[in-house]
Amino acid sequence: MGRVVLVSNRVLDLRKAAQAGGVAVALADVVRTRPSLWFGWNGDIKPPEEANVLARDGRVVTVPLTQAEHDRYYLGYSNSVLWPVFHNRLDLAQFEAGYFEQYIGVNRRLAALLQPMLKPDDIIWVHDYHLIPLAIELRMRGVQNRIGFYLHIPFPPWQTFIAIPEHEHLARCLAAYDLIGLQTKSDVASLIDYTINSAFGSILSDGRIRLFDRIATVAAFPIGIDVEDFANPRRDSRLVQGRGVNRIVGVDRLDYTKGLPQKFRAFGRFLEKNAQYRGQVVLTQIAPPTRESVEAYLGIRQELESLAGSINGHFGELDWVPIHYIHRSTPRRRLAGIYRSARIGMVTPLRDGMNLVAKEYVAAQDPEDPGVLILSRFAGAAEELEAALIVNPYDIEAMSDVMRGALEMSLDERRNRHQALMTVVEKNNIKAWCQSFLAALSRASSPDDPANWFQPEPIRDALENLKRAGARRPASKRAAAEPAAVSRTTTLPHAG
Ligand code: GDG
Repeated sequence: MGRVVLVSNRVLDLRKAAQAGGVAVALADVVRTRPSLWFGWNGDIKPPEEANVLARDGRVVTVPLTQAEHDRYYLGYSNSVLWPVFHNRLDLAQFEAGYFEQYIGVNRRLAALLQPMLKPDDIIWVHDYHLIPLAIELRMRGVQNRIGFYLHIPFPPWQTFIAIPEHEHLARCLAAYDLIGLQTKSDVASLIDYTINSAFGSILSDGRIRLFDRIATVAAFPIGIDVEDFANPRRDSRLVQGRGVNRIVGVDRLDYTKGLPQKFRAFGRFLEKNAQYRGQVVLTQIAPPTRESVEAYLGIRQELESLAGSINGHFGELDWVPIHYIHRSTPRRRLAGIYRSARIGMVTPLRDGMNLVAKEYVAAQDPEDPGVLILSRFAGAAEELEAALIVNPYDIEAMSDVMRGALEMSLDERRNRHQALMTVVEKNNIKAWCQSFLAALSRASSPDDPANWFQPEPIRDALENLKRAGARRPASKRAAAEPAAVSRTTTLPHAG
C-alpha cells in the first residue's frame, strides 16, 4: 500500500491534535494508522534565510512562513480574499496588489519542498483554500501521482466566483487535481455551474467535469465528527449560572460568517416577546478569538460586546444575566458537557461549509431527554440534518419564534428528531469521511497525458481556442456542443 501524503496549511503536533479536535483529529488518525506523511506550515514565522528549513518529527514534516508570506498569503489572499468571497461576502474582500503573487509563491515553495519527499505510489490529499495551487505546482515539477483536493468551506455561486480577478487561474489550478471533494451537493452544483458558464468546461456523462484540457471527478463528501468523543458526557457541574434554567448554547469562532449578531438579536427579541421566559432562559455563547489581525474581523467583537451589553442591561436582574458571552477558547474536554446541559443548540451561521458544532451538539445529547438543534439553512450541515429546526438566520423574528417552539417541544418530538439526526451523524462520521475520500481518490483516473503538465503552452492554446469558439456561439449552445456533455439537471455525484 502506498503512503497517504496529507498537505494542509496548518499541521499540528500529533500529541496535541486531540485537544484541537475536528479535522485535526481525523488527519492525525490517518497519520497514526496508515503509511503516511503530513506536510505543511507549523505556525512559526522565520526570516527568509530559514524559511526552507524543514522540521521532521516522525511522519510529520513542517515548514515555517516568512513574515511577508504570513501577511500576504495567509492573512492576505487566503483570509482576506478567498475566505470572504467563498462565504458570499464580496463586500469584505480585499483584492490588494501582491496578495495573489505571494499566494502562488508559497504554494510553489511548498511544492518544491514536498516533491523530493514523494514516492511514485503515494497518493496526495491537499486540504482547503490556502492550497488550491499546490497540485499544479507539483505537476509542473513532473509529479504524476494521484492528487485529491478537499475544500472545507463552501464553493460560491459562479457569479460570485468570477468576481475574483484571478478566477481563471484558480480554475486551472483546480483542474490539476484528479478528485475535487466538496462538503455538499449544492457546492458541487456551484462548481458545475461555474464549469459550464465559464465557457471552458463541461460535464461528462459519467458525472466528471472537463476543466480546460483535464478531467476531474467532483463529488460531495460531507465531513463528520468522532461521535465517541461526544457521546455519554457528564453534565458539566461547573455551569453554576445555568442551574435550574434552560440553556441555549452556541460555540463558534468569532467570525463574521457565523451569524452571531443575528443570534443575539433573535434572543433579545425572544425575551421581548415572551416575558414569561425572563429569568428562565440563558444564552451561553462561547466565541473564541480568531484572525484578529484581519481588518474585517475588527468590528465583529465590538458589535457583539455591545449587543450583549445592551440586552443584558435591558433585561438582566440581580440574579439572572441573559447572555453569557465568553470570548475565550474553552478546553475541548468540557465541550460535550456544555452541549449536553443545553436545551437548545443554536447553530445559525450566515454561511458555513459544514459546521461541526451542529453534529457535536447532536452527538452529546441524552437520547432519553435530548435537546433541540436550531440550524441555519446556510450551513452545509442542513443538507444532512433535515430533522433539525431549520431557520433563516437573517429572519430575526422567525428565529425568535423558533426558540420558543424549541423550548416548548414535546419529549416525543425531541426524541424522534434526535434519533433521526443521530442516525445521520453516526453514519457520516469522521472515519467514514476519510475512508470515502481516500477510496474515491484511489479510483480517480486521469485519462489525459501527464506530459501536458510540463508544457503549459498547449493548455494556454487550448484555453484560447475554447474561448474564441465560445465567443462565436450563443451561451445556450456552449455546454451542449461539448462532446458527451450533459445538462445541469443530471444527478449530481455524491460520495455518501
Ligand atoms: C471549517 C469550516 C467545516 C470551537 N470553539 C471552541 C472549539 N471549537 C471547535 C468546535 C468544532 C470546531 O472548533 C469548529 O468547527 P466548525 O465546523 O464549526 O467551523 P470552522 O472552524 O469554521 O471550520 C466548516 C470545518 O472546517 C470542517 O470541514 O465544518 O464549515 O468553516 O470542532 O468544537 N474547541 C475548543 N474550544 C473552543 O472554544 N476546544
